[in-house]
Order: sequence, then structure tokens, then C-alpha cells
Amino acid sequence: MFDWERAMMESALTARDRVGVQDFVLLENHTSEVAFIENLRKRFKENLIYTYIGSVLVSVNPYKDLEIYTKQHMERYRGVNFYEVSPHIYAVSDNAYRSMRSEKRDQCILISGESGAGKTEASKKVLQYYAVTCPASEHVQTVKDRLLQSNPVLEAFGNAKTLRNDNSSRFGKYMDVQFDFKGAPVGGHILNYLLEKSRVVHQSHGERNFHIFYQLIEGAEDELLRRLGLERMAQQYQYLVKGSCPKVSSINDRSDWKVVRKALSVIGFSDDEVEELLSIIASVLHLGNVQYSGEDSGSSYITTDTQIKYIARLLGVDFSVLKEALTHKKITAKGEELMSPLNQEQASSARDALSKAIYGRTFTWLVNKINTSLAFKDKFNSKNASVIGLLDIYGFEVFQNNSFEQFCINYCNEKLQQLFIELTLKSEQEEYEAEGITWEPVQYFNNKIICDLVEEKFKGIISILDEECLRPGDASDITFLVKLEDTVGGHAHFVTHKLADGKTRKVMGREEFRLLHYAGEVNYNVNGFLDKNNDLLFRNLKEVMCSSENRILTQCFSREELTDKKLPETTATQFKNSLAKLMEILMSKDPSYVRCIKPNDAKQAGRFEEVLVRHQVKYLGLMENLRVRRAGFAYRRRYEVFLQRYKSLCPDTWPSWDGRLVDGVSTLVKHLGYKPEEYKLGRTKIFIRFPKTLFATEEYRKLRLSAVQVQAWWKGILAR
Ligand code: AD9
Ligand code: MG
Repeated sequence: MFDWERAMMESALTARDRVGVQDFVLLENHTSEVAFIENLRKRFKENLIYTYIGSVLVSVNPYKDLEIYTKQHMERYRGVNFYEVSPHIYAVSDNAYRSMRSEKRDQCILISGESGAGKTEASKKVLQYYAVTCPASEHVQTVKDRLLQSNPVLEAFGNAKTLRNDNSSRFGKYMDVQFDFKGAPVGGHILNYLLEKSRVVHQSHGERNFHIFYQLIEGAEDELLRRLGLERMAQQYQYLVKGSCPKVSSINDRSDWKVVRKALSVIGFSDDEVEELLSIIASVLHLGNVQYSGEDSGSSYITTDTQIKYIARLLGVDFSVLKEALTHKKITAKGEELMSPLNQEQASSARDALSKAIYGRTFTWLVNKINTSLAFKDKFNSKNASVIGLLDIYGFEVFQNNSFEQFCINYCNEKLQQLFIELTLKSEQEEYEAEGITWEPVQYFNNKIICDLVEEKFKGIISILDEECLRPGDASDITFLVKLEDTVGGHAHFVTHKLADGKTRKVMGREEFRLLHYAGEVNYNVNGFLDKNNDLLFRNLKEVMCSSENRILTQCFSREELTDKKLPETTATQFKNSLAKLMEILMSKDPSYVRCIKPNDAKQAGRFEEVLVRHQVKYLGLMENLRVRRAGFAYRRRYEVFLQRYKSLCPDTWPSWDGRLVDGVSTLVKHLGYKPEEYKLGRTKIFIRFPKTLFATEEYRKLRLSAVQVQAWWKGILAR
């Protein structure tokens, strides 16, 4: 090697030192978490927010706009092989698209990470990529517009400012994008999961209600506000002031209102429908301002009629029936229906239950409406449509105080982890088998045991919770906990304050149980579990809603529900069933993964907090993911791609190889001095065991390219 060659090689290596490796499988010390995080940090400092673990994309939220999402960038990734360009969400999008087209298999892109890590932004980038790069016709353009415009609408009604994220999605979302045989997007379908309805009536300090309320109040024209009986002051509304945070510096409610209003039109809402929708939103605000006073007898009354009048008018319901339903509950005694008065506390919670039910059901209606607008119209061809699914769902949550919502969210993450394990290991195994290479089993923690603990019939936590919800008499959150102790007390992943020898564990509260999740331990406080799982709405309130003249509400509250003798499913069971369906959908597709990481809690650009990142690396299971990926061969590439990239390094394969691809690759690697234990040749791919082998090859290629350039430059000088 000449001195100048060595100098160039060194400078290439220094550059790699500075920016890290773009695929973690290439890390020399792949079992070291320190090396893993250092690589992330180095890249983050250079604004390189994306890194691969094989085909999994790890993304660190930059908290600033990077110039990497332009049309030119999209073009750069279009139709290009994964490894030819630097890691990017567009590479994942393009790869899924190409696999769908060439292998005729449905795809899904699963995006996970904690709140504020960038999941929703990532899913929007994927959609934008398809909207810009896929073929279009006039009809397709409409679909593209609707797909894109569904986002601002869903975010207005389903997102809110939280402490962790100014635009936090408070529901899980799975969206199918359907493509026709030409590869043009022709339809879509959205499934929504577990909207955080409790936010409608209560927000923690520093948080807000759903965006739409503030957008309406700030943005709507005077005339509309007057019709809805609203004032332009969020502080006026009890449901909007609980978090003492009506204004957020990063949010412009007024201009967002315009965007949402336009999006509703693009999706196909008529003006009447919009008016009806907003009447519902306004009614929820009025409901929040309904105040009660108590009477000595234990009953309660509503202090002023103003709000009830507005609600009755806006929803087209009878004023006095509504008023009675907000202070009484209907009971049947000896075959006769009686109105039993509610005390002040019961009446307030009945009112809140109504607000939550109205909002929650309207949200589901909204999703259905969007689905109708996105539906693939060509029934004849819809069977031939290929699909790319996008999952943007809440990440694992551990707070100071964890309740029913965290329990559901973390259960969902266990299920996704389970799917990840099955699919990654399965696909590794399948690839080895397909290539005729011996499969070497990998040790890993299978979290099925935790999923079973939560969801097993009769013995699982959800079953026990449902049982307590249905049991008449003295059932309470505490009796639920006692039953849990009796039933799953000995389970390796379940802990309470009770020790096996009858003593108590001092560090745990008496109202708590702890689950040892795959991602770490979480203590859940059982307070409110029964109520939240029951999600009860008194019958007479349902009846009022069924009688409404608002056409959206009549679709949300059906009369059948009143006559149906079957007990309604509890929240946890509904969630469990919808997750089971989701798993089925995902299992039938080829997955790509995007793992999002939040670099700091302050939502600041340029700040990389190691402790925080380490925690996420752990519960996203990234080290385990890397271990599985590295267990056999670190790297694999199709013969034609490998040959194309490195053929210039061997006189026998340059400028082209005429024989079988496998022989060309074999000749090439022998020339490069690969030792037999360093690689294996499969049916269509070469498998390389160690990253350093590939590195050396890659550096050698760079060097040769530079040498060619230097030669050309030198020839140029001589020719002058
Ligand atoms: V939550 O679970 O819904 O609370 P997400 O969805 O993971 O959360 P989101 O995508 O909303 O987080 O990102 C949070 C904020 O980070 C965004 O509002 C942006 O301000 C910022 N962000 C995220 N990704 C990017 C990006 N690729 N480039 C620039 C980003 N900013
Ligand atoms: Mg989100």
C-alpha cells in the first residue's frame, strides 16, 4: 500500500469514528450497551438521526426541522436498495413498497417508542412518501389528498398537549393504505384503539383537553360560536381549565382550526355534518359547566338551566327529560320503572360519564366517516389490492402513578413484543432455511408468559377484573386486588405487598400490584380499575341520546343497545379482542420496524440524555434485537447486489461477470482473501459473519474509487 493510500484509508476510518456506523450490526462490540448508545450519540450530534439494526430502523427525535424530507430526498430513495443509501424512513417506506410490488405480499410498518419519540411524525413521513412518489391519476390524487388530510382531523380530535408531548396521540392507530395493480394508492382504512376518554373531563396540571376544543373556541367565526352558545374564552369552560394550561407556545389553535376545517371538507364532510359535529363538541363543553348542589335528602339539583337549554337545543333533545336524566337514575323494582335521585357526587359522575361517552363515540364515528371517504370504491378490484399497514400506537408507559390506562397500554406493548419476537425470529429462521444455511437457535426471553398472565381465560388479570365488575354486592377495587392475589399470587411476573410467608412487603402500597414486564417493572394502583373497566352510562342518559335529532349522535347511540339483553363487553375485554384482531392482521403481513427514541424530556434540539436513552434502548428491546440479528451472520446481501457493488475489486469480475452469480461472488471473495469461516453462500445471497470483513471490503472499494478519481485528475493535469 502506498503512503497516500494509507492516509486516505485512515481518513475514511476517522470519518467513521466521528459519525459512527450506520448499521448496529457493524459495531465491533455488538454486545456492549455503552458502544450502542455511543454510536447513537455520535450520529445524533451529526444530525444523523437514523440508524439500522439490520432492517429495523432506529430513529432519534431531533426536535428540529432537518432538511432531509424534501422531494429530492424522496427521489434519492426511490427504487434504491436499502444499503446503497444512508438510513432513512424513506428507505423503509420504499423497501416496503417494493416488496409489496415485487413479492405481491402485504406489508406493515410498525412504529413504536415512548410518548414524544416521533412515532406520529414518522408515520406521516411514510404517508407523504407514498403520496409523492407513487403513480397518480385524478382519482388517485383525491385518495392521496384524503389520506393526508385524515391526519389533521384525527389529530384535532384524538391528540392533546401532555407534559411529554405538545401533540400527543391519545389513541392507537392502525392504518391500511391500499394500492392497485399499478402501485397507485387507491384507498385506506383506519382502526382506532382505546381513546383516552378520561381526558375529556379531567387533565393533569400542565396538560390540555383534546385540541379540537381550543381550536373551535379560538378559531371559529363569531357567528358559529354564537350558534353554538360558546364564548371565545377557554377559561370559561370547566373541562378546559383543569390543567391550567389553555395556551401552548408551540401551538396555534387559530391557524390549526383553519387546517382542520379545510381537511374536513377535503374528506367529504358536508357543511351540515360539520355543524352537527361541532354541536356535539360544544355540548360537551356545556355539559362540563353543569353545576350541582346537594339537598339534605341526599338528592341533587342543577343550579342553573342555561347549559341544559343549550345542550337540548344543540342536540335536539327534550329539555326536561335531559335535566331529569342528569340528576336521576332509572331503576326497575318489582317490574316497575322508578326514577331514583342521585346525590351530588353521583350526579357529577353521571354527567362526566355522559361527556366521555358522547366524545368517545363521536370519535369512533369520525374514524368510520373517514373510512367511508377512503374506501376503495372499485369493489371488483378491491380483492386484488395490496396493502401497506402503518401502526402508530402508544409505547410502554411508566409513570409515578400508573392506572388502568397504563395497564392496557403496557399489555398492548407486551403483545407487540410477542409479535416482534415471533416475526423476527421466524423471518431469520425462514431466511436461513430458504437459503439452505443451517439455522443456529438463538436464546431470547419469550414474554408469552406475561401476555398469558394478563389475558388468559378465567385465570388472567382481565378475566378476574371482569368477574369483579359483574359481581353484585361488595365488589370493589380492593376485592379485585385480593382476588388477584388469590389467583395469580404465585406467578413469577406478579407481585403485591403480600409475601408468601404472610408478611408484607413494605416498599409496596396496599392498593398496588406490580407486573414484571419484559421492559421493566411497573406498579399499578387499582383505584378506579372497576369503574374504568365498567365504563357505565346510566340507561336513561342513553335513552336521551338515542332520542337526539343530531344525526351523528343517533348513529353513535343505537336503539338496539337499549333493548339488547346481552351484557356489554368491558373496556379491557374490548381492548383485548381488538388487539387479538390487530395481531392477526399484522401476522398476515411482512413487517418492517421503526423504533423511535426520545433524546431528552425538555423537547429540545441537540440534547442527548444518556440515562433516558439507555432506558428506551432497554425497553424497546434493541440490544436483544441486535443479538438475534448478530447471532448468525451479521450481514447478508443478494448476489447481484454484492457483485454489482464490489466487482471492480477483482480483475475476473470486472467489468462484468458472465457466469452464474454465485460463481462470480465466490471468485470475488476468494480474490479478496475472505476466509471460509467468514462467509457462506446461500441460494441467492452471500452471508457474512463478521462486520469487519464487510468493512474492509467497503474501505477497499472507497479507496479504489478515490484512486480512479486521482488517476483521472492526474491525467487531466498531464493533458493540460
Ligand atoms: V405520542 O406517543 O403520540 O405522545 P409520538 O407520536 O411518538 O408521541 P410525535 O411524532 O408527536 O411523537 O413527535 C413529537 C414532536 O417531536 C413533534 O411534534 C415534533 O415537534 C418533534 N419531532 C418528531 N419527529 C421529528 C422529526 N423527524 N423531525 C423533526 C420531529 N421533529
Ligand atoms: Mg403520536
